[in-house]
Amino acid sequence: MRQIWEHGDQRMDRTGVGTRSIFGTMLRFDLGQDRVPLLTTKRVYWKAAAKEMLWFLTGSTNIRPLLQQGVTIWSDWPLKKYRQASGEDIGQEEFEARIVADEAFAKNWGDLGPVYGKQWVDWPTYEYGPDGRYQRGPGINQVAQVVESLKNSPGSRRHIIEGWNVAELDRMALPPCHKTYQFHVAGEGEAARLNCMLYQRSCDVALGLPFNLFGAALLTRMMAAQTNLLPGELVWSGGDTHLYLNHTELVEAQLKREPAGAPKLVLKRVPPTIFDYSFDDFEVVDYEPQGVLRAPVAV
Ligand code: DHF
Ligand code: TMP
Repeated sequence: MRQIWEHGDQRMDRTGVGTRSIFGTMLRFDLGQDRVPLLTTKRVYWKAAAKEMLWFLTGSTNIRPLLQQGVTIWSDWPLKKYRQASGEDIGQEEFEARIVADEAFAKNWGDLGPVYGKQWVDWPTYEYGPDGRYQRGPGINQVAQVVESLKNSPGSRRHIIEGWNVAELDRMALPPCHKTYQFHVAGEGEAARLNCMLYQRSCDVALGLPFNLFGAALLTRMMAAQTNLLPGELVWSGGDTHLYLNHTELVEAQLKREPAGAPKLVLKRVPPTIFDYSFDDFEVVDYEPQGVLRAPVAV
């Protein structure tokens, strides 16, 4: 954060807010002994990040299941679209209440397009049908395939979950930021460890990154549990890694704080598949963060 704030290149961005940004960054975390990268210099709503990760795994791209669990991090984008289309000056809470109450309204206005969930578990394919016409083929579940490839060919260099479906980017509310997850097995037998490398093309360090690190760690832990591997290292890499100019207060407050403690993530059960986890299976212990710091999200 300090490096970006003091040495970043100041520029205008898509949202009109402006950022300071550096390009090509890396963070590494040891996930051994249940350790989890969870910021202690502000309270991070890891529960929302966990619910978001489980939502990706269901394949859903609609904000309704998130809102039903009280998670509002994805509301801004459908809300903006609805306001523009309807001309109605509806407030965020009212919009969210309508999505929850009215299934048809949610179907029309709560969908983000073919974002993470869709690409992860149902990447579309096309094939020639019996009538010789080009048509939809069966979707590909990348997550299930990576679980299988980790079990069957741990030494593979192809354990990848990809969100960047070039042909569908224009239908997504936001093209994927945390776009590529690569897994890697190190060591052998009882000591074999699962590493994960995440490539994030664009990173809002104040708001997005804390969620993305926790989410990636959680995904890696679920993957490791499902493949009988020990948690290894999480390597995070960023493309455009930025701080928004309207996050000054948060940045300055956070830079004055000292990190403290070693939070741990506990997975309480190993369900039959990676798609059978529920929120109650996760617990974070030894997390005593400093106070919440709020900042506006650039839409
Ligand atoms: N756009 C931008 N500009 N930055 C993002 O981080 C971002 N993230 C998205 C979608 N679009 C985005 C999805 N993830 C928050 C955190 C993650 C997230 C979206 C929003 C957020 O606002 N966090 C606040 C409030 C958390 C809460 O209400 O539970 C935080 O203080 O962490
Ligand atoms: P962009 O599509 O113009 O890069 O804008 C996306 C913004 O959202 C950018 O600030 C990065 C941020 N972001 C994250 O940092 N993490 C996320 O998980 C998501 C969805 C977005």
